Amino acid sequence: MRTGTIHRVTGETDVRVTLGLDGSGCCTVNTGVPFLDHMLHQISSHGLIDLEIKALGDTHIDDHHTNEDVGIAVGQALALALGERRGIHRFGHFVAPLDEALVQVVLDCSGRPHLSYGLKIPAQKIGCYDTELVKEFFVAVANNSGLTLHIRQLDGVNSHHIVEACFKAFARSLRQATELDPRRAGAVPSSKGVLA
Ligand SMILES: [Mn+2]
Repeated sequence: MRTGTIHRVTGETDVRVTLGLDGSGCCTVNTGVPFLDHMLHQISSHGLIDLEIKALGDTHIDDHHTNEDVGIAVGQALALALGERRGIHRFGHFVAPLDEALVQVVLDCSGRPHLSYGLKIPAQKIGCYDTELVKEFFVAVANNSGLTLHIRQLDGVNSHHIVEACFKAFARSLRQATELDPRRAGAVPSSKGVLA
């Protein structure tokens, strides 16, 4: 079982994450940010990634620090679980619909952080969640896991649908990219021999 555990404490947040790549979608998350919890459930459920997350943050100010620090810890836990990235498919691609919304995610477990972010979310808030925090979450995940991540919105009107389709597409892409390729036989999937 490829797992990563992170406990990250700052003056703003205290975040614990355990992530299991070879899981079955077991998910226990409580970040104090309900919409973020809903999205983390998408990653777990559709990525078949076990997630245990507990965050205590300064949400009395707003959700910014907690959202970002959960993203950082999830990215670090993912990097730990991937290790040297041996034997994985490395690339993942999925287009997820949610009613009228359609979002494409393409990713590469390259070791080189990059985010191209193309969501245009019409509402400023979903419940009490600031929709500009979606980008901040994926910046944190990409930077701390070494993912090359491209997110494109192909269609969508409803903000909740657009964001949820994005997390579902991310989950399925991540599952595809991180699953073991039997033909790779434990080798690092790079012509350079190293993904870091
Ligand atoms: Mn929903």
